[in-house]
Amino acid sequence: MRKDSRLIVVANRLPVQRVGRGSSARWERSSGGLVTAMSPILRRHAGVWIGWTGNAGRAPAPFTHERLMIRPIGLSEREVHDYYQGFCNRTIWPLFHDALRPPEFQRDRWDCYIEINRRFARAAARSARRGDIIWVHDYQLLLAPRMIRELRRDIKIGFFLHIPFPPEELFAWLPWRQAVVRGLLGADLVGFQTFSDAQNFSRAARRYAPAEGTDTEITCENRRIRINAFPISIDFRDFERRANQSAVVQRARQIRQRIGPERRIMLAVDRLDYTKGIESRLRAFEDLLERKLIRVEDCVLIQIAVPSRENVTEYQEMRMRIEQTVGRINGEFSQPGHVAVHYFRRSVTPDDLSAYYRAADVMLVTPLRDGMNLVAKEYVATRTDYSGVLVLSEFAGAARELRRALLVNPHDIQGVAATILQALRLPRDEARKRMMILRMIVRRHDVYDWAEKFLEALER
Ligand code: ADQ
Repeated sequence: MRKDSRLIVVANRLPVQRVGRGSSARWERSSGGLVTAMSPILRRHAGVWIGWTGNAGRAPAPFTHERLMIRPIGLSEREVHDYYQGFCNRTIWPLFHDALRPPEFQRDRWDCYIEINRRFARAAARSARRGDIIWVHDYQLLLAPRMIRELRRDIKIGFFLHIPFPPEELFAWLPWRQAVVRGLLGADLVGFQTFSDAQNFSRAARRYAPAEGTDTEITCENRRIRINAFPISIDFRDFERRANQSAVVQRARQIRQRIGPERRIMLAVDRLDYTKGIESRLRAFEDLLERKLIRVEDCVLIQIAVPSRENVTEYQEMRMRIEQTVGRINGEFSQPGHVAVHYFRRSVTPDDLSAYYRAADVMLVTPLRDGMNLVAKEYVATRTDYSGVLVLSEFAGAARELRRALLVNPHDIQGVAATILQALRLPRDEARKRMMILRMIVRRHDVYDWAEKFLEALER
């Protein structure tokens, strides 16, 4: 990327959130997948970030935060309901995650989706100077690339999808599939987490747009659009550094002490989402206890779950089921001083997260479907002493790279149980060999590498 060109990020959410009230109110950097992934790149290039504040109401005026220009987009109550909770989270999200919940198709929500995409597109087109690069992110903005293209023919536009792109048979369900494909084809480069996502999109493009070409290059309306996989990653060195800080080492030791130094710790960290496979993981753990293959005196499961999309009914129901299952397991199997499942429904600080990763002998990452899953990579980066075992779902994008993890099919509860047991019993040498390879992969392909490769491809 040219030194003087700016990076304009267009994403559903801003990288900052409003905290405090009245005169003490201020903007603070927020946590979450995309923010974590993008902030290192934005430290290197001057930039603008266009996004929604997360609250209904008028948009605050543009401002600068830690050298980054912030341009908030406003959404009314109705728009939050129809666009964000509606079309984004009840149509696209489930449809693009193997229809794990039935997607809802409602015309008025779709109309609202178009309107909001146009709002983002206009703001992006207005913010861009000659030579800048616009990078649009994720499923909330599938139409924006074409809308921006119509306003600015002179600008390079990249798009990256953080979630899977569904196979042809599923994508075909979408009543507005043509518009979605054409929306994405407005970009010069369309990036996905895995090559099969990229292939799924190329096929959809050839079927639903006047486009021809290969899996990685399409011509549509006299424009060339490139398509490829760019598996997202983390700031490996930052995780490594944090893991070795004395406060974190101390905290990890304290967690182990409190849990019981002789017990093996299994850890899971997720957003509370039905795609993450929390319920089946709990059932696999319960199955092992029931069959007396493990005992609470010897091991524990810590599930840290950050609340998510709490206004959507499916999420409320799932939360209830998870909490019932945790209650049932603990009611059945816990002993004085030995709780079977520690369930924390909250967000934890980066230091605490690192301490939990450090304390965990086995990390369970078992989503039913996941674009990538950064938790798996964060765990690997934190294991600076090469100990620890990663159990990873085949249906996480991360499984394409992290092949030396113990891979599982999360739909096969008994299979997951067997793999957990294998992880607990894995000889130290073998665990170490596996972790060395996993660490090498994530170290080499960190988030800087991800962004560089994407931006390089975009400029080609
Ligand atoms: P998410 O579905 O949010 O992201 P993930 O990749 O796992 O999933 O990222 C979650 C982030 O939140 C991680 O950095 C994790 O450390 C953090 N986190 C989770 N629980 C937490 C807790 N209790 N406290 C504090 N932090 C917590 C989407 C896609 C993924 C894709 C990312 C990035 O669904 O597949 O990997 O975008 O592209």
